[in-house]
Amino acid sequence: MRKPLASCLSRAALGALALAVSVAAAEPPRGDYLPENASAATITVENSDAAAAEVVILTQAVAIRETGPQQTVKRFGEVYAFSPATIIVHRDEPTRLRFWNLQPDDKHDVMLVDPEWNVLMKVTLPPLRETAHVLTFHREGLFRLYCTMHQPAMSGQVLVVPPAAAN
Ligand SMILES: [Cu+2]
Repeated sequence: MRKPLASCLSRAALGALALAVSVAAAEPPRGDYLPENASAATITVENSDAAAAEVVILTQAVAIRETGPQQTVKRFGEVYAFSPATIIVHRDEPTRLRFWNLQPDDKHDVMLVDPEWNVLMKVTLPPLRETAHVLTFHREGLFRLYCTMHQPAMSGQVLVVPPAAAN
């Protein structure tokens, strides 16, 4: 038996709506970008199943207006930090970097910079959200992480070491 046209239309409309919603959810905030093809010799972005290692990086409130210490805030302004601030990853091993923004009302971001100070990516870390990407570093060396909103304290480093199998 054929289905009524109206039910087909509504299913199609629902499908289109679901697609629009998922596209909107996947769209990064304005100004955000992940590593591009031009830097593929240095770093690539993998799909989420590819991760062979992962690390959770917290946004830690060290001294903030709401809870102090007020003398510290007065002297240094609000101080946040990435925790851990130093991450060690293996070259050529897809690694999920999971950033947890623990603050209910503060945005952070993370900018990744290569050893020659080229900016590879910049992503917003919305309040109370995990922002995760699977990245593979193809070069050994010291990369740097910055939250551009809370400098100089909210900074970190990614040390890329030889593949585990080579040790
Ligand atoms: Cu920050």
